[in-house]
Amino acid sequence: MAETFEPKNIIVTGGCGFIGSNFVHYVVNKHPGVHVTVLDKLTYAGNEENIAGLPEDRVELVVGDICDAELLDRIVPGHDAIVHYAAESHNDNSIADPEPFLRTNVEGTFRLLEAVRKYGVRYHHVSTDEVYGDLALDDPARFTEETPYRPSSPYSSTKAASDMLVRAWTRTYGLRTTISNCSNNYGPYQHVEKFIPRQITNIIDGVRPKLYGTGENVRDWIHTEDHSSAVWTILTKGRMGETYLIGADGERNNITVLRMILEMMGKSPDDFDWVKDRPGHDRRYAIDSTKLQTELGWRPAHNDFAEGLRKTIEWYKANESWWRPAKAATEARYKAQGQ
Ligand code: NAD
Ligand code: TDX
Repeated sequence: MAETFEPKNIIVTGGCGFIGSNFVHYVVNKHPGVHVTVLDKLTYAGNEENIAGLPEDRVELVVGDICDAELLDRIVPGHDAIVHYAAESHNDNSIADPEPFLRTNVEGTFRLLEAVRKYGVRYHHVSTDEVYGDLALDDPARFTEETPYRPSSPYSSTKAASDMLVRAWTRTYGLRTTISNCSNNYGPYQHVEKFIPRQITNIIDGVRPKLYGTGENVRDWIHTEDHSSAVWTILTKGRMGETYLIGADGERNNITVLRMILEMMGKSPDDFDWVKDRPGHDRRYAIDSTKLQTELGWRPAHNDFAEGLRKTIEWYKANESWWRPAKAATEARYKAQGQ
């Protein structure tokens, strides 16, 4: 299917975070005619190094807050699209302290939508499958675009709220928007607070990995590069006002993923600690991405999870200087929570 929108000068919010920076790399590598302005507050989760080395004539970093309306007035004019990744993204943090989630995820999205309304730019909203709540472990169903919203955590409720703002602003003001809800990403540049990098870096440090609850919770894993190609497909070919689910048929329970990591890193399958469960822990996520695949022709390229995981382990081994500065503080936070 032909591209219906050809962006030339885009803003990527949160482009110094995990998924946003992978998207910036993707655009620079695959779409030579596109200039990217990264707007990022550089919170604990943002790291300039994630986009270091990219050509300066292709990528510009503006350090700032998406809640800053005056800053948006200065930088949005002259761009033709905003791809919105910036967020407070970690469930456990949202349980300990929800307030920054309300501010960045809800107010931040509101400020961006007001700028979109004022300057008429195309807007793509990056969201999560967690807005749909969870599925039972033995339920054959998967989430579709028609599944009712039923978020469980402070994090997912703020993401759900932000999706609702996008829909209302689109219908009321006729904005040119799309929304995507993606499953769990893995790959390079993911913060060590998240499940897969936490376990890999613990093992490197000689610390036993930590598994919440029963370990039976299921996540639907997708390589972050496939998320990037899906967002680009929706940005350029998606129908206005539509929502697309992104997933790559990667359902696995946590204990299986942990045992794969243990085996790949030369440890025995029981070399981990059970720790207390996350309050309100979603049991299972599962995405049906038929709409994206049939309407827009998108396909994931990383179909071998074991291979992707092995490369991710290699990346963390080779890039200790990238993750080391965040490790001790992250583990201290977990220790205080008993996890
Ligand atoms: P992340 O925490 O790694 O990165 C978030 C980035 O946003 C950081 O660079 C941070 O500095 C920046 N940021 C935070 N608050 C900001 C503010 N007020 N103004 C400007 N910048 C700010 O997050 P991630 O895992 O890369 O997730 C990116 C997006 O993708 C989020 O919207 C998240 O909800 C969504 N998502 C994530 C996953 C996943 O598996 N991680 C899955 C589906 C959807
Ligand atoms: O140490 C751990 N032990 C453990 O068992 C950690 C950090 C997590 N877990 C479990 C909790 C989850 O069932 O692993 C699973 C994955 O946990 P996270 O990496 O925290 O991800 P999750 O809560 O599933 O949310 C992620 O996917 C959806 C992202 O962080 C969100 O931003 C995204 O929206």
